[in-house]
Amino acid sequence: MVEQSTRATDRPLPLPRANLLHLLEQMVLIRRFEEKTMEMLALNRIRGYCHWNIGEEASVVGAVTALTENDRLITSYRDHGFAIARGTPPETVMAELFGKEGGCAGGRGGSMHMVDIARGYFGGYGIVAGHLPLAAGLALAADYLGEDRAVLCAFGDGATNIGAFHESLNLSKLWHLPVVWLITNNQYGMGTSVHRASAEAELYKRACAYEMYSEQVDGMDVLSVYEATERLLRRAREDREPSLLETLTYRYPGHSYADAGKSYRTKEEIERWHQRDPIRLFQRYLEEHGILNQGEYDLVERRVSQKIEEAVKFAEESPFPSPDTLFKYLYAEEGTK
Ligand SMILES: Cc1ncc(C[n+]2csc(CCOP(=O)(O)OP(=O)(O)O)c2C)c(N)n1
Ligand SMILES: [Mg+2]
Repeated sequence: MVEQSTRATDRPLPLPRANLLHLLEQMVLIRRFEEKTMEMLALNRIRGYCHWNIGEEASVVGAVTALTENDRLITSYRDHGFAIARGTPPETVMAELFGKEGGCAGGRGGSMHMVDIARGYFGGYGIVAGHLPLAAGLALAADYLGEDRAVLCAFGDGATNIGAFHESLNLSKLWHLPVVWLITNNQYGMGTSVHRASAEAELYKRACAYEMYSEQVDGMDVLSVYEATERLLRRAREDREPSLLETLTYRYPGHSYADAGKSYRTKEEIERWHQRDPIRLFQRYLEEHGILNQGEYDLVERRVSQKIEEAVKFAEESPFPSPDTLFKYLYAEEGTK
C-alpha cells in the first residue's frame, strides 16, 4: 500500500525547528512510556486498568501543545499521554500507575485519574462523558472571573452518545463559554465501531445542533491537530466562542489490558492504520524538510529510553501511601481553597 503523506508536507514550517523536534520527542516519549506500562502490568507492578494512547500520539500531543500555560485541560481515563504532553514528569505518571505516594495523584488515582492542577490539568475521569459538565464549569469560572484562559476538554467518540455531551455543548454555546471540545475519534468505543453506535458517524457535524463551529482533522498528523487546536483555543479566549474539533485516529492496542483488540477489527484495517503511524509520518516530514536525520532520531529514542528507565526507578523507589493518610484529600482542609 502506498503510504499517504502528511497533509502538512507542502506547507511552510508552522513552528520553529526546536518546537517541531519537541513534538516528535513528546510523541516518542508517550509511545515508549505506554509500551513500558504494558510490561509493568504484565509484571504486576501496575494493577487495575490501563488505557493506552498508542496510535493516538499525534492527536494528544498536537492538541495539548496548543494550550497556553494559563489554559486548562480535562480528559477521559485514556490519560497517561495527556499528562505527559502537558508536562507532568513521566516519573510521577509512572508512580501513579504503581499506586505510589510520589504519583501525580499521590497514588490515590491510578491509571484513569492522572491530575496536575499546578499545570492546569484538571484530571482524567473514568465515567464516559462525566467530565464534560466539569469542563463547562471550568470555562464558566474563567468567564465569570474574567480570566484570560480557555479549556480543552478531550473525550472519545463513545462519549458523544451520552446525554452529558449534548447538555454541555448546548450550554457552552448558549453562554459563550471559552471551551474547545475535542473528540479523539479512534473509531471504537470498546468493541463497538462508530458506525454501529452513531446515526451521524461524522461526529464533528453534531455541533450544528448547537449552531457551534466545528472541524474534523487528520488525527495522525500532529501539525494539523496542532494548527486547528491552536486556532480554536485562540477563538475561545478572544471571542468567547466554543467549538468542536474531531481528530480521526486509531488506537493500535486493545481498549485496555483485557482486550486484545482483534475480535472486532480486521487485520487489514489495523495494518492500514499502521501504514499511517503518526510518529513515522512526522519523522518522514521532518526528514523531508531537512530537520532530522536517522542519527538524530536515534538520539531521540535514546533520550526517551533514559527517561523511561528513570520513571520506572522513581516509581519503584517511591513508598506506598501510608495507611494513616487514608482520609487525606477526602475533605477540604481548613485554610485551603
Ligand atoms: C457512563 C459509562 N458507561 C460505560 C462505561 C464503560 N466504558 C468504559 S470505556 C467505554 C468506551 C468509551 O469509548 P470512547 O468514548 O470512544 O473512548 P476510548 O476508550 O475509545 O478512548 C465504556 C463504554 C463507563 N466507563 N461509563
Ligand atoms: Mg473511542
